[in-house]
Amino acid sequence: MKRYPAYDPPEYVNWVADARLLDSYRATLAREPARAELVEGLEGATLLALYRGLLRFRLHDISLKRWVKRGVISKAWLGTGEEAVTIGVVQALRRYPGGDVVAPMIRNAGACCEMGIPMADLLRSYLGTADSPTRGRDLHLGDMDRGVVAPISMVGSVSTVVNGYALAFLRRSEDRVAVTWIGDGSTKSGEVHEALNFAAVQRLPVVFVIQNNQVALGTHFRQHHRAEDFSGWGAAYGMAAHKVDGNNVLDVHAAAIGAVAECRAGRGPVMILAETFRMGGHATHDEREAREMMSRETFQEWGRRDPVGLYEEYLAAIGRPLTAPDGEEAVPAGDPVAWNRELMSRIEADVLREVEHAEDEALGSRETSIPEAGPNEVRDCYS
Ligand SMILES: Cc1ncc(C[n+]2csc(CCOP(=O)(O)OP(=O)(O)O)c2C)c(N)n1
Ligand SMILES: [Mg+2]
Repeated sequence: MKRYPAYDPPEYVNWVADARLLDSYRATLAREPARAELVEGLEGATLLALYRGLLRFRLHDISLKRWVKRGVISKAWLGTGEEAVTIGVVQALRRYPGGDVVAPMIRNAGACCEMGIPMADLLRSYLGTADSPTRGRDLHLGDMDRGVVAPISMVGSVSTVVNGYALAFLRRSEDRVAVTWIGDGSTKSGEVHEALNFAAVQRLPVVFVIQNNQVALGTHFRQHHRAEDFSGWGAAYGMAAHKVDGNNVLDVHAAAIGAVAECRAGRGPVMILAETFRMGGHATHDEREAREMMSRETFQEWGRRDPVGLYEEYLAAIGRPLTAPDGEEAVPAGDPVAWNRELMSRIEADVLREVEHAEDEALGSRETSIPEAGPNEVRDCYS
C-alpha cells in the first residue's frame, strides 16, 4: 500500500519485506494441520476481503491522524500495527440480522466497519456531531442493529456484557457467537476474571481474544504480567486457548474460524491468544512517551512485521492468480504476481475513495449538525 510519511509510524514509511519474516509468516500458517488446511481452502474473495478490511482500518487511522495534525480533533486512539487481530476475527463471523455479536474496544474500531457501520459514522463520533450514532455524546460507538456493542470505558467490563448475549443465545438454542477483545492490561481487571470463569462454567458461546500489544497505557507488559505470556490461561479457566501471531491475519482468521465453529457446536467458550504490538502511543498525544518506554529496536522489529505489508507480499506470491472482487474479469494467463498486485492496488484505490468520502461526509456534518446543549442538559450538568 501507499505509505504516508507524515502519518505512518516511521518504521512503515520505507517498508520492504524482510525475506526471513516472510518465510516465517508462511511457516506459521503451516504450523498446525487444522489451521493450515483452513488457510489452504480459503477462496480468493475471502483473501481479498481480509486485505480490504486491513486497509480500511489502516486508512481510517490515517484519516484520524491527519485530523489530529490539522487540529480538527485533539487526539485519536489508533489500532495501527494491530489490525490483523481485529480483521482476522471479524471476517470469521456472521453479519446481522441474526448474526454474531462483537464488543470491540478502542483498539478494534475496524470491527465496526466490517460489521457494517459506515466509516462516516465512526468519524462523526470523533467529531461529536448531532447526527453521529451517539448524537454527539461519546466516541464509544456501537450499533445493535449490526451486532456491535459499544465499548465500555472501564476496560474489561464489556466482557461480562458479551456473556449476557451469549447466555441468551444459548438459552434460545441459537447458534450465534459473541466475541470480545481484551487487552493485556485489561486482563488485570476483576471483571475479566469473572467473565472468563462464568463463561467457562456456563459453557457460553464466547470467543475471548486476548490482545497482547505489549503495553497498557504507559505500563509495559513486563511490569504488569509476571508469567511469560497467556499460555496458561486456557487451562486455568478450563477452556480451549489458541495462540496466534497477531500480525498474521491468516493465522488469526484460521484460529477464529475454528474457535467460532467450536462455540456454535456448543463447545465454547474459546480464547484466542494474540501477540502483537502497538505501533505508537496509547493515543496520539503520548507517542513520544511510548517510544521512550520501548527500545528503538523493539519498534523496528515490530515495524518489519507490519501486518498489511506482510500480507500483501504473501498474497502477491501466493502462487495462483486471485479472482477479481467482481469475479467477472478473466484472469490473464502468465505470472500471477503482477495480477495479484494489480487486484490489490484496485482494492486500495477503492478503499481510499470510501475513506475520503467518509471524511467529507463527517466534516460536512460538522458544518451542519453540532449539537446544541439544551437548557435541561446544561442544568443537569451542574445540579
Ligand atoms: C477499569 C479501568 N482502569 C483504568 C482505565 C484507564 N485505561 C484506559 S485504557 C488503559 C490501558 C488498557 O490497556 P490494554 O488493556 O492493554 O489495552 P490497549 O490500550 O493496550 O489496547 C487504561 C489503564 C480504564 N479505562 N478502566
Ligand atoms: Mg495493551
